[in-house]
Amino acid sequence: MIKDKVLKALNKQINEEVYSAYLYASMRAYFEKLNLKGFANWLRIQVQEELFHARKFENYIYERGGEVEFYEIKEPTKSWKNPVDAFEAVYKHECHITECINKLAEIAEKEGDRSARMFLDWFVNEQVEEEANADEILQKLHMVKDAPGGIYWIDKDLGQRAINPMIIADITGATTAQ
Ligand code: OFO
Repeated sequence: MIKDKVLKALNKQINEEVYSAYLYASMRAYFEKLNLKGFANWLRIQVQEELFHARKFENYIYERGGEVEFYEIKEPTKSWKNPVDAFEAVYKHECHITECINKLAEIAEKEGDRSARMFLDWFVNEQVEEEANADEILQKLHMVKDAPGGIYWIDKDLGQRAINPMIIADITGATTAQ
């Protein structure tokens, strides 16, 4: 049986992941307004990634016989000064999520929950990728500064991002998230 402390922390992380989706949906709206469709595409897919993360936590709680709880989602930021400002926010947010996952892993370890600890390893690795992806875009933005040609090139590049087939399978029920 899953201990209360671990269950509470896992449920709290669902809220963090759904908030991530909400934040990136809000950021997508910002880029749509700027007509930067590639940035908007990258964020549209990121929203799905975050909802996938949330479902992964949900599925795990169900598997452990726990109760899933949904909490209030706070209002996300609606506008940023420029693309650099937006992606600084993405990078900062992903660092925050990494901290949340690390704290969660500490709780699982302290509570002697080896299953939860192992489950969380997927997220520990995922956060390395999440931070790296955000940082790569941020570095490119710093490189081109406000040069319209550079922004155009990054926008084109981000427009290539495609949804992970694992997420499509999860949405359509072709596989479980675990
Ligand atoms: Fe769920 O990793 Fe981003 O926030």
